[in-house]
Amino acid sequence: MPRHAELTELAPPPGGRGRGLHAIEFASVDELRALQLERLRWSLAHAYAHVPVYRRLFDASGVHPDDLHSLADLSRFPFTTKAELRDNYPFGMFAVPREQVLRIHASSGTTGKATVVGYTQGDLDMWSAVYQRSLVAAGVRPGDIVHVAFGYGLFTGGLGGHYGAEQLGCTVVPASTGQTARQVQLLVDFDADVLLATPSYALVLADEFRRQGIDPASTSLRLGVFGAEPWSEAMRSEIEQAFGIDAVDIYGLSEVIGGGVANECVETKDGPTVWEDHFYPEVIDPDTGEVLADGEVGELVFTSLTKVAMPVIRYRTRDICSLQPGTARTMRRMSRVAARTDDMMIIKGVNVFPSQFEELVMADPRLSPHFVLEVTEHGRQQGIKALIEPHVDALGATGGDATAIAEEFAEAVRQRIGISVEVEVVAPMTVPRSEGKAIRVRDLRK
Ligand code: DLL
Repeated sequence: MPRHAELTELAPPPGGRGRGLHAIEFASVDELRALQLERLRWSLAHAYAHVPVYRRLFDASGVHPDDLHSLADLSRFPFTTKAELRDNYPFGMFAVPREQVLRIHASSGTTGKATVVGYTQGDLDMWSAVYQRSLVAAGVRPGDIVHVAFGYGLFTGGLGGHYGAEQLGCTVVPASTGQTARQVQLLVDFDADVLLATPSYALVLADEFRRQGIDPASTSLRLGVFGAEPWSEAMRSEIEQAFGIDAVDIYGLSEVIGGGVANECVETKDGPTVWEDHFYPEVIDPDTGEVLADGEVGELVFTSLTKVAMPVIRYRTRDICSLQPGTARTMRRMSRVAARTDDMMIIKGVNVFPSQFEELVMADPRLSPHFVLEVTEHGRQQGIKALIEPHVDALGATGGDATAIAEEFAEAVRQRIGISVEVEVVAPMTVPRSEGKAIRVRDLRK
């Protein structure tokens, strides 16, 4: 039995802030750091004792779990990456006998093998607890009807949200993805209060409402908890206005637990609060591996503090963001993840991220949020072609013509991103819709 199980963070805080709030969310920073240090010692020792990969990595770096005397000492320990998970596919990262693993999830693995993660019953309980905490932060309350439109299955989105919402005492509608017309009907017939989905699928749902002649803002929906892919403030406004709801950001990744590693508080909407009593965050310089101070932008790294089946030590997420001081909670916030190190395209020497295009697309009222970037290669020259759908009535209502809109957008890209691109304003409904994570880049090189 790990020591953390003796800690009673699930007790409601004195003063009764309401069901689902955990005392640790309002502890002092000193109390939080003390708890983290105690749990970090346990987690390092657990990984070293039970996962041969970690023992090898620690030994090769000349460090031992006993060398950790302060949280800062974590920087002496080696990083882990997706490569370790792939190389030890499927169950080689588990720290418990396979029989104690009650659930498997896996990433899709577009190249090579999937990344497999496992959970003990205790891990599943912890996940439900942090997801419940996430939903409470988002403004969800017991008794709400929660429509889960994240995919169910090996992806962690559906089941994570499902158990978290049930634990909070909500009525859960496990809609999963797909059958968009039917989802709209269920949302209307059941009077859902809360929608959980990727932000891009929320926009697909909004379009489907309109197609059925229903104003999406006329529904009973009060809140949306959106994540699993990068999205911008402009997209938040678009979704909030379309549905007449508050839209908050949920962050997570399967290797660390799934959705619910961090969640934005609805009262501040200033970036997801990291549940750092379970997931210890660091931000590093992706090139040197040096730990950066809070506020500086770099690659986010997580160490699990309480996970039993598959501890992760200094796992490099490839997500680019910064850590910020807590506001609505004691715990630190992360800034919106606008980019991943592996999403970066280098076009004529300029670093380019799909999210930069999203911002520009969202800023132009004549364009819809449905776009895809084609990356091409001619000889040694790489290029981008942006295919963007107009807003349904943009061409008709404004009398604008597609070529002029495309030229103006190309000019905006030149000025703001610093590269020249080919732009085509394509016919509505020609950019493929995604039911889960939006695919923003189509790589046509080789
Ligand atoms: O996307 C887990 C999840 C489920 C998160 C439901 C939120 C809600 P993976 O499929 O392993 O897990 O993908 C993780 O997605 O490293 C980020 O690059 C990206 N991502 C997740 N949430 C956000 C977010 C789930 N709120 C990867 N903003 C992460 C930006 C996000 N990117």
